[in-house]
Amino acid sequence: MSRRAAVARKVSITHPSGDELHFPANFTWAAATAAVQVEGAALTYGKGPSIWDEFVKRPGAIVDNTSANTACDSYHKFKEDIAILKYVGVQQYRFSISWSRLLPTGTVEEINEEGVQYYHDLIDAVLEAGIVPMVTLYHWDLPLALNDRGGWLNEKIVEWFGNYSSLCFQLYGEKVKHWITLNEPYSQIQNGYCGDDGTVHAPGIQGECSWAAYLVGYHMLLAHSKASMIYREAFKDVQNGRIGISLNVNWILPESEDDEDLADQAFQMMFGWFAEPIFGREGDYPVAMTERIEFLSRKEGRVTSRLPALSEKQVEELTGSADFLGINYYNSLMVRKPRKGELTKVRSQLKRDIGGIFYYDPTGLSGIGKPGSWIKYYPEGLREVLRNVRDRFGNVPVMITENGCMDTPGEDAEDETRVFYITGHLAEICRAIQEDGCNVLGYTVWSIMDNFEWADGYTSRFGLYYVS
Ligand code: PNW
Repeated sequence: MSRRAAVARKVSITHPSGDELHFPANFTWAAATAAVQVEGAALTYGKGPSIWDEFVKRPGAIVDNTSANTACDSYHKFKEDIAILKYVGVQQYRFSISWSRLLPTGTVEEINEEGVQYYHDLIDAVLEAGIVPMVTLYHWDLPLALNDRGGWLNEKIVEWFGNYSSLCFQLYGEKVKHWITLNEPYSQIQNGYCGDDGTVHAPGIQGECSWAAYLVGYHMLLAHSKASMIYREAFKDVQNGRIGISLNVNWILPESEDDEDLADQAFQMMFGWFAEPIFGREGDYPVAMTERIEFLSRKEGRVTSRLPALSEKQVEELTGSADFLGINYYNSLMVRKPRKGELTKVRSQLKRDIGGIFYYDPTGLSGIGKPGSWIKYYPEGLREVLRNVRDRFGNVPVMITENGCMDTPGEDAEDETRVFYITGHLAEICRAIQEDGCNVLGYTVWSIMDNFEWADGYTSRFGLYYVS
């Protein structure tokens, strides 16, 4: 036995059914954060404002009227963060770079050297602790200066993101071997450009979502593929790292047999929108999505589909543009066909476009966390997602880049509910690996510590560590 194998830890957990489950020895254990949510120092040390720094000023935007100006103060306290990561025993730390901390106005004409140094110091300290850094390039914090020029609605964003990514590879690529281009394009679009489903996020643009959502999605796909091309052409051979993307995934359960096609269509139009062009064999949007938006667009009297077509060249560049798929999984959704006239009352444009009525099954998907929480316990859905990815995408390597839940009020530090939630999901992952042959590289808990939970401010605590 090699020394490496001898020291590798074997992790076993007990499934709720009582079964003992063993993870492969090379399975990676990780924890995550994102720049806006933990860094603080939002308006200092040369950092330019991001869309979140502006958005928090909107009256009522953040439920507890807070901001991310200080957050967990990781800008100053990153060594404490790393100490707790080490104490928990994770092997990998997923964090994000703040685009506007490196580039205050978003473009490479102006570089903030203090920001450059901050990430050097952070990465060095992570490595010194024997932890592997996994870096997200974009976790929702667009430089405000770029938003002023249209942001994700401006096609120039592809070049802007390409240049920013290239700078990151150049600066940190000798030390960072795991890159994630974008975090959850779907959530960012739903909450930032539609916001009609309840939660509103920066940039908080509303009203044009019917086509803007798909234009933003188009630019996000192209930005991802641009960064990936740059990495592969100029850096990958020398730096020897891997590049992927993190997608939020809900497994979709049909209410009855009659709704099975609809459930598949919903899965395609949420997850497949981004997964299919990157990981699919055809490398284009899912057919069901293209046809559906085309059909709706005609019906609305438009001459062009609201979904921008990918050119042959773009399809070619997108196909296989990621080495791994990052999955952020929190819950599943039920769907059924609408009754007559019901669809027009659905507030969410994206859900209306899908053509279904979505809800949480009150009997099967139990709520976790705060009353009314969107976190529903249905770990079997994650296993379904993993099997689906295995079948559709040739068993591409998957990293679970987020999973976790908020505190349940009234519970003490034993965190009974969180332990239950995480263990249940780990068990399904383990079974997906062992019984279904799914290619899962590791698991990342969201989050190592309580942090700024977007529109929820500090009222939703997702941390393994309590932050006061
Ligand atoms: C993620 N959903 O967002 C984000 O990547 C994190 O920054 C965030 O703190 C974490 O989840 C907890 O909210 C999601 O509706 C938003 O399934 C929505 C969903 C999933 C993840």
